[in-house]
Amino acid sequence: APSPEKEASKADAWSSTRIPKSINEISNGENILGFGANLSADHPGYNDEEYKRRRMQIVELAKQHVPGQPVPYVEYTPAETAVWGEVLTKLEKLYPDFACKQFLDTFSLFNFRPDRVPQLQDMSEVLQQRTGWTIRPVAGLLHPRDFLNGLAFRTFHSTQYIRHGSNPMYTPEPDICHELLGHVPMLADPAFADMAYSIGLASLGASKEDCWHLTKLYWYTVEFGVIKEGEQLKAFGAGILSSFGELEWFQHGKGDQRPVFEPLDPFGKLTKMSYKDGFQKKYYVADSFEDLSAKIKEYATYLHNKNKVTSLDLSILQ
Ligand code: HBI
Ligand code: FE
Repeated sequence: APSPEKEASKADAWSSTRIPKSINEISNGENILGFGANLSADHPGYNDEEYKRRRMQIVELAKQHVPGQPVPYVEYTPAETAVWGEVLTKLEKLYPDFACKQFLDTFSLFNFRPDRVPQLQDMSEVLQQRTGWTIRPVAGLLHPRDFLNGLAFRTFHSTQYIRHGSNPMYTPEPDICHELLGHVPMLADPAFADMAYSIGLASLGASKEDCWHLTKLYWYTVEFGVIKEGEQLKAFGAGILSSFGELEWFQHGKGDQRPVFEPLDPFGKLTKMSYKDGFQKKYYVADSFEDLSAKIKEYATYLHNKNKVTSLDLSILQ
């Protein structure tokens, strides 16, 4: 069972407005939420002791990783590789119709193959070269404040274990398929990467309430964002791009039901997120990543002024 100290530190993470001065001040193993902390009864791997052991093994590797060092190599089993292969093969077919052009452009940089689960280190090297971002392995679903703060260091915290094999097209939590197929290609696009960085900056020194709002802002952009391409709407959010069902739903709806689309205003109230109860009912639409970044930067400036975060505070980040 998690120790009382650890549970207390998770609660503190919402309230703690201390700005980390370096990525080393953000823990990749302490403030882990949800399933990562302990699989619950509705997780597909709950009754699978072998799966839980394997996952713990990969999580332990992640916790030992030191920023600046190569990400530990994981030898994936044939069963794990089969899960990756099935997810990649099914999703890849949908991308030409549903994914935004930036995603389609960057996707090929990573040479994804169905017969090999990619190594985070190799993916991180591609990002380094393209946009200066780094992938850091993490023990599970990281607390939103730590996760968002990481973006300000151009660091993407990524899980390294893979979902349970009983249903390859479903996972209740982030896994390596979600991170690599959903998030990583977009982070190789400079305008998108700058937008994600802006959300990270906004989160530095944010109050608990503002941090919650930024979690929703992240959710409706990086996770479930859609962008205008001429007359069409295309997906750039990782939660859509890594979900077979959500790709269909955002474009075509289901039966006579359709999602709602609205322009995004970072200052406005954002609708309730759907995580356990199916697909999003509402999506927010970006005109361009440049436009979205400009709006988020304005919001970041507003938060920094309100929270008395100075440019000196921000300039000493490494
Ligand atoms: N942790 N490992 C991991 N991967 C994510 O994609 C992730 C996370 N923690 C929080 C998070 N995403 C966001 O959805 C927001 O809560 C910030
Ligand atoms: Fe995600």
